[in-house]
Amino acid sequence: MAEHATLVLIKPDAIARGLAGAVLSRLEQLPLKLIGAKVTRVSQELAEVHYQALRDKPFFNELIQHIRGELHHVEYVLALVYAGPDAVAAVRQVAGATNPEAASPTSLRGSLGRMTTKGVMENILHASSDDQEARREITLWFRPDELLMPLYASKPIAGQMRVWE
Ligand code: IDP
Ligand code: MG
Repeated sequence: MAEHATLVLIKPDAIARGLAGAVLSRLEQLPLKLIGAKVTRVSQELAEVHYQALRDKPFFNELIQHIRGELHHVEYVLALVYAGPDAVAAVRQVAGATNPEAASPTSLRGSLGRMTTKGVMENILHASSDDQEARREITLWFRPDELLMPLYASKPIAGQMRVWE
């Protein structure tokens, strides 16, 4: 059972600009295993729970609109789960700092991200910040049967269906 896993969301700004493949190519270079992937719409509720720690920030509403694709006329994100040694730190390093202007030019955000003239932070991808957040986020975005590996404890509910414990 993998001890370390992380959630990546390829955000609507990257989808709109045709950068999903570039993100995947870069993440593929890491010694991590892709154990979950899906295209999914982001409901208001999912967005708010995902970013619950930021609900008091002045940019919260814009952040929710952004991840829901409302700023880029995109209906979905690409959600990915990577597992392996130090998955959280490895993906954060490749992602780069939150603000694309401050991110290393060799990182995904530094090379492909941008601040728009309207002040929207188009930073390409979400990456979990620590193991605890990764677990919270992965179990929020994925059902147990959507992952190739039983990362966390789950229980059967009906037939083949399982839910996180
Ligand atoms: P992270 O994505 O690098 O973990 P967080 O601080 O968790 O950064 O913020 C989550 C997201 O909120 C960022 O990726 C970015 O889209 C947005 N965000 C963070 N700080 C700002 C800001 O100062 N202005 C606008 N958007 C921000
Ligand atoms: Mg964060």
